[in-house]
Amino acid sequence: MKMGFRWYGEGNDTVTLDHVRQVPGVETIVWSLHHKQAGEVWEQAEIDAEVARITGLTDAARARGITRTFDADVVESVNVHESIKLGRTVLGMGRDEAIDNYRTTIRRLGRAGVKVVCYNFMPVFDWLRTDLWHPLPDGSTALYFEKAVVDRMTPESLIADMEAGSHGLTLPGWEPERLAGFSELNAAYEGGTHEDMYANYQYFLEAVIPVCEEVDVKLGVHPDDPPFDVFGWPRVVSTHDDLARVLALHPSPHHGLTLCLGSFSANPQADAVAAVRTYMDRIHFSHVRNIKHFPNGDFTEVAHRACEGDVDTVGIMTAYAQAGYTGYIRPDHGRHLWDENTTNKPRPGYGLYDRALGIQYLLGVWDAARHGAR
Ligand code: DNO
Ligand code: MN
Repeated sequence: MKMGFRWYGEGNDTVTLDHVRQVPGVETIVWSLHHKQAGEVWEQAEIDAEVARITGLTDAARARGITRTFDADVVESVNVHESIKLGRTVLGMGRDEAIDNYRTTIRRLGRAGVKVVCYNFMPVFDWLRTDLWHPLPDGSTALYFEKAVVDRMTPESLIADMEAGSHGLTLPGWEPERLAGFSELNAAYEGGTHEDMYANYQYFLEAVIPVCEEVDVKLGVHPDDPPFDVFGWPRVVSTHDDLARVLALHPSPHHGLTLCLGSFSANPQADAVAAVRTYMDRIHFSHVRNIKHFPNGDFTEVAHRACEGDVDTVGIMTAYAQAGYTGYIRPDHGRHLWDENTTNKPRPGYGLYDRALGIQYLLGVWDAARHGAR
């Protein structure tokens, strides 16, 4: 197993690579070109420059005698254009053009030595929360999902709120350009079914997986977050059965999962440890974090330790350790604590401190289980 840390890039992250270097156990930086829009081709020179930055050391670091470096094996994410999910031209792009661009980007990432590419197949949004600064009893804050807030919204009410300048939701990566396309997307998803989504997903895999095989880049789909339909748009990577169906869409081992146990466990019925054991040989990358459910359907993110919430992080890490898992793991969102970066554009969920703590806990469980396995 290789432990990873998600990093948003120089000047785009509140955390520096030199800080991550001091977190014991991190080997892989999980990166992306965050300025690229879905559907856009990534330039080889930009890819190579980012990989060099991650895998290298600055002169200042060398001068201080620092030698510890990272690999840049995992990209999270290369986003899938809506035309691919819808199977039709939308936002000015046809699906075959979008797929072609995706293939080009995968080839170039392979050339740069990337091993795993994460993506998701959720219509319109990535993850969705109603509060990014929800106070926990210890004075830290965490990402929170309040079901009633989402339930009383419709795409129409959301559009009206957006036009009024506030939509009451937190939508990561929702730049103004994407918001402008929202009405068009909402109309395009009208009447779309889960079956349509699976068919379009298969079409995408049939076109892209041969390229992944050729350049030996593994694709890992991230489960829907939260794992149920939002605004009536069909989500197809939510439940245990969905994961089985998604994997059956293409038999290649290059088509697999970024198994995010926090997202998956937002369904109180989900059994995270069973999912790890069942899909082990198709898990290329995994996010491990903890959440706590409330009876009214709300949930909050909490610290990684198992007893802090409802996700059996000990069972998860033990299952990986017992299987001798050789893929990548990262802690997912962390809480915001110790007043970290409250003034300089903080990134809720992606501070240094709680992710560093989470990594030590996950590695502790891993080491104990591996020790026991010897
Ligand atoms: C939430 C995060 C996601 C993830 C994307 C992958 O659990 O891990 O934002 O990065 O959905 O495409
Ligand atoms: Mn995740």
